[in-house]
Amino acid sequence: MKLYTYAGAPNPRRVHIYLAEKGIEVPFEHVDIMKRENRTPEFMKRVNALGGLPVLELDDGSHITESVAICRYFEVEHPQPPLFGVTAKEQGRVEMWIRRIELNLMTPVGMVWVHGSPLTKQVMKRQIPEVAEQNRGLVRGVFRFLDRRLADHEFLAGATYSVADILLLCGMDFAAKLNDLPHSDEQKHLSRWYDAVSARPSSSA
Ligand SMILES: N[C@@H](CCC(=O)N[C@@H](CS)C(=O)NCC(=O)O)C(=O)O
Repeated sequence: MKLYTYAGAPNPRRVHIYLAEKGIEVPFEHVDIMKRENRTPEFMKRVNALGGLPVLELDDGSHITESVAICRYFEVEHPQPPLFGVTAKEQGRVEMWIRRIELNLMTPVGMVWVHGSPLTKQVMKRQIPEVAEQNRGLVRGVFRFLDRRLADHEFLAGATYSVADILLLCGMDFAAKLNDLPHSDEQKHLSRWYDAVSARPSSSA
């Protein structure tokens, strides 16, 4: 087994934090996204036809892509501590917040990254600044929504830390550090949550 990964990118980072929370060690191979190593015909033919990272290679030579799917694989193999919830209600809530973060935060941040970042300008045929600007507004709106949610919940899906918190942490750091979209200090509840999850040893994985 090995994990194809790229340090610092938000989706691979999700899996590294998840593994650290579980205390699971997996050998990994660094694939340089900036050098387009994940886009070579060989990598796309053998490992991931879509080219994205992370990818988990199993011992039978097959591959699982998609960061959340990789975490789910490990959740079955290593159920403790549970990070996808235990009861039907908890599992439903964790799934709900996974999808909310993917669709309502990561999609607009991704649009800002693609249409507004000087780093992606080199590989994009055309950037549309208006698309970046419109999505910056959506990200700011999601931060306000999350601040309200965290006013009366310790973690995103409820009382227990879950994979949804991992997604939000990675998404917020991606927004702030690579897209100049930090949350506001005035968002007290989101800030309280952010400081707490960032202080977990796993956050530096
Ligand atoms: N939905 C996928 C997204 C994978 C993805 O887009 N990964 C980015 C890194 S965060 C990537 O590989 N980008 C470079 C590329 O697609 O060439 C997941 O959750 O793993």
